[in-house]
Amino acid sequence: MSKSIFPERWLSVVGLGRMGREVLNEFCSEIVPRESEAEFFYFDKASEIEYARENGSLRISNVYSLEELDIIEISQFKEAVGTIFVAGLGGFKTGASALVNLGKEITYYYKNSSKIYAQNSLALVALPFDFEGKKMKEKAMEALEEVKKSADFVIVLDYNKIPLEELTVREAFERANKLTSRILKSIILPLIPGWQMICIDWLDFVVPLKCSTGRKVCVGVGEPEEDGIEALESALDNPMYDAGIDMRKAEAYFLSGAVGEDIPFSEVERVINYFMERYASGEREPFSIFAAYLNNEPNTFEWTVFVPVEPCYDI
Ligand SMILES: Nc1nc2c(ncn2[C@@H]2O[C@H](COP(=O)(O)OP(=O)(O)OP(=O)(O)O)[C@@H](O)[C@H]2O)c(=O)[nH]1
Ligand SMILES: [Mg+2]
Repeated sequence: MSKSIFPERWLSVVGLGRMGREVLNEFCSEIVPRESEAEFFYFDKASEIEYARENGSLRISNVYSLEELDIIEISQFKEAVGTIFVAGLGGFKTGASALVNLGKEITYYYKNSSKIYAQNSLALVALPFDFEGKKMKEKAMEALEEVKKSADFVIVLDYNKIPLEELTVREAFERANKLTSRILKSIILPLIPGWQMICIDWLDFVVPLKCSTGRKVCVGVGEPEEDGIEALESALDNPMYDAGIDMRKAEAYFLSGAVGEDIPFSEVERVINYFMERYASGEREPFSIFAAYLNNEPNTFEWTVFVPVEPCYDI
């Protein structure tokens, strides 16, 4: 499928700083980027890029140093239907502050663009682990306030929600990379031919969640389960950020399922019917969109659920 024919399906995904690089690398090591209807970018200090190139771990196709950011023409973001920024909030300079600057520019451009399709920006950001120290946490909370002004909506992950058990620091970050990459997959893969079971459009993702700049979105991630309903309930039980809301009482939902290849479609329908009867019937009719994509894990479902944090009356 060509980008020029289906611009509404083409996303740009921008990793900033170390967290952005590690998460996009994780994503791109599992999914071939050119099959994904998304273009991947990585911005960082020149020294960090050099380091990543030297140890041969870089899988992201478009790499720019921050020094180049001022001079390159970022037309690829401007032509895409949306941009997803991925960064850690605790960084002193690169990740969060580059997101704020670049995000503002792109979001402003999208708002004033005369494209026939709506363009939106999303920031997927993470609060640091407690073991990274109090100072980094404080920086992250400050950065979050700025990031909210720089993107149409913001998904916050609190890495402290990840069970650490006896993990080493390295293993903790690897787990964080997998989790963040999985959340990215649950947005991007349902857009891609060959992966999707229930196809969505970028707008299907954006519409239930957004109505103004800086809208916060809470994400719940479920355990892999053989039973699709149990998998969905576990996602509703497991928000990755304490937004002070009950995910079961949200006014809008985007539910993305990773479905094992051998699971019959009737099982997917059974879960959808269950959700609609239980959470979207009677007086409460939340705006709900389902997406499902094929997973390599046989026989299991894994649901990721997105809900808006603040009430929104104009959808
Ligand atoms: N997922 C993931 N997050 C990471 C990793 N390393 C660091 N982070 C997170 O990223 C944030 C800051 O990382 P840094 O590398 O210090 O920051 P940066 O964004 O590159 O910015 P600088 O301080 O300018 O280097 C923290 O919030 C960490 O929790 C990683 O390997 N994986
Ligand atoms: Mg860095």
